[in-house]
Amino acid sequence: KPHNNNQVPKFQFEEYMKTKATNVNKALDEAVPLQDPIKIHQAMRYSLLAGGKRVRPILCLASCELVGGDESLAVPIACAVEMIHTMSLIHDDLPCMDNDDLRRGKPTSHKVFGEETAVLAGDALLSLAFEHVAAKTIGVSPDRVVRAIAELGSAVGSEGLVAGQIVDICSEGKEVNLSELEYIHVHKTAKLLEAAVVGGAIMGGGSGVEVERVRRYARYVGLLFQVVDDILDVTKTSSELGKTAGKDLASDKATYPKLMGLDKATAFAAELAAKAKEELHYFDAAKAAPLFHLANYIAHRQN
Ligand code: GRG
Repeated sequence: KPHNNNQVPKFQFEEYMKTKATNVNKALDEAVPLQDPIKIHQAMRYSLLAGGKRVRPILCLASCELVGGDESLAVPIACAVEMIHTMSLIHDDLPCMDNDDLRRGKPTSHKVFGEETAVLAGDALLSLAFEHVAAKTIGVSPDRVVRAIAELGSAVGSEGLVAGQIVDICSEGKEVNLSELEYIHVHKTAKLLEAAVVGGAIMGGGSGVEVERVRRYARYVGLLFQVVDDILDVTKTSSELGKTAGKDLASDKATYPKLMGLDKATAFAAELAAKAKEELHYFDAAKAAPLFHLANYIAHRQN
């Protein structure tokens, strides 16, 4: 029987995000020590510790705790997801891809270290992500670890992030319809978010039903994340967004506001947030509070 989430207990969301991000940052710092060869580890640390929002690893930890697991069980996979996210940003910024100069408010990896090192830093982070889950998970049965690694692998490869990126690249200069746009967003953004949430639930010992429920939550939230990204791109003022302000109005890139109009895109985002939260009604309201608030945060975020 569903719980009544209208009575969500008081929850200090900002405090929660701060604590979790601090835990994640500490674990990431320890996961990539500055060692020989210095240049590659410097480059890995430069991008990994550049201060992203840490939404994916926090979702992972919250999902682990939702099903009754201790946070520590999910820390390695939370770190792995952030390593993969970071490497995808490094590669996405390369001259052969988006050719961006700035990321997370700092010069991009290839600008600081050169293209060769940026490619290798991405490769090394991708490899380390899988090694980290396999080697650093303590107190979790091998069965769970293997399942989580499989989730991660499929989210990253040619049926996941890479699929989204190749379709995105191949659609450049062409008209993209709504279903093609959704394909790109689901693969470039939602797949990794899904692996984070599902991976957390697997590590925490969630049942099959629980894992599939959080998977549905993650799919809604993943698409929501990107729809909001598209909306922010057209609604933020130039001073807030810097050089990218209004870029989607000026460029040919397809976005939700462009294809459906800003009002419909906003309504679609609200619908996705509501559907995501609906999946949480089947869990204890207090335990579901972090994921509930995270869905709201992703829906209403300003950056
Ligand atoms: C994954 C093997 C492999 C290769 C990379 C380049 C590429 C293939 C994929 C591109 C993926 C990409 C850049 C997707 C966009 C994801 C996205 C919404 C980024 C912004 O995420 P935020 O807002 O950023 O969470 P912060 O900086 O807060 O972490």
